[in-house]
Amino acid sequence: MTSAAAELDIDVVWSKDCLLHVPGGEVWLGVRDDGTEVPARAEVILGAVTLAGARIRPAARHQEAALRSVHDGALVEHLASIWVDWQSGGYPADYGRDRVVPYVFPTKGMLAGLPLRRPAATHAQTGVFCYDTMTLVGPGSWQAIKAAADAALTAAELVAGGAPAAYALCRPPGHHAGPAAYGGSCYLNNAALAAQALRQAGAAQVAVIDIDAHHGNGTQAIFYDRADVWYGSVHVDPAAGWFPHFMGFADECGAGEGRGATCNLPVEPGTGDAGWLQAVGELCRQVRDRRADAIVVSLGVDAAAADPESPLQVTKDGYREAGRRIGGLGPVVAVQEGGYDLPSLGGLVLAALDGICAGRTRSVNFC
Ligand code: SP5
Ligand code: ZN
Repeated sequence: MTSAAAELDIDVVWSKDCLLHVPGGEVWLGVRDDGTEVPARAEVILGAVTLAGARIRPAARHQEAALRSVHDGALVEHLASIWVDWQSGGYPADYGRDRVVPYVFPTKGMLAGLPLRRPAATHAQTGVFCYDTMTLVGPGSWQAIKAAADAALTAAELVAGGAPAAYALCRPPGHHAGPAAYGGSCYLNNAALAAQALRQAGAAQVAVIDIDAHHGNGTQAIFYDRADVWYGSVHVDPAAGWFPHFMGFADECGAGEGRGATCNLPVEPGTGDAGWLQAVGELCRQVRDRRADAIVVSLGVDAAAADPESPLQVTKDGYREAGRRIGGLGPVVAVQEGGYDLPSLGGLVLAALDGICAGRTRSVNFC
């Protein structure tokens, strides 16, 4: 905060159901590690925004149909039912498998041109939707996944209703989840749901600015052939060996009507405030050129120097400045993505939100 007395003038949308997803680790290269996408992340952020005097508002529950605005019904149904099927199939009790983890992936190579069938075995179904081994499902996962989506949709509704900015304090994160695929600790794409809700509320042009350290391959995939939702991302270069490895290259620019409405700015490992803010500034310039009516920011703070999941070296001041620039573009829905260093997490999010509030110049004008 720039001043200890000033209150953080933003609506924070929260549901305690976001704490119910306990991934129980991640299987990385065949070994189960503790994992970093833990409930304490949300508790730390909630503590920080509460102490800063932000208005905390409850996430409104939405119909499951709202989730199908950007996702296939099959993905939503799978996520809503897989734990129940896993449990009734005896996997935890009889086989000692306490979380849903995929083991066979029907890749293009495996299918060799044949159609994808629905597998009979519950333990084969998750490989149809989950593309990695790090994104586990447990007993409370679906409630948290749904609550995170509800928080993002509620934040979008607040902004559509005239609030200059709103922040969805949600987990699990979302930007790696595509139309019919989940992975990268993400299940449903909270930011994409917010962007689509803004479109449906009357914003003709929406921009998603993704400042998480990783490329938001799911958000990119959801909007890749659309001209009405621009997607821009700064992230650690996948060509340098970083997740999501297969997407996020600079030559991915959109397709069909969406040609030119995707912009990837990969940066080298070790990049700090100067290089990172230059990329953020370039994304902001493009958003101005497109005259976006509303902005969604995928607010991952895992580009921070202390973060265990990325080699970028962004500081708290860098996040405040990024927020200031983004806040000046128009009404902003900020959606929490990554950020895994618990001691610094609260301060990083506060700095970004403080910047958004400091930079804002205009409120909703599309209703
Ligand atoms: C939303 C988000 O930030 N997802 C990031 C997913 C990146 N996960 C890559 C994990 C690679 C293995 N992690 C090893 C770090 C030490 N556990
Ligand atoms: Zn990330």
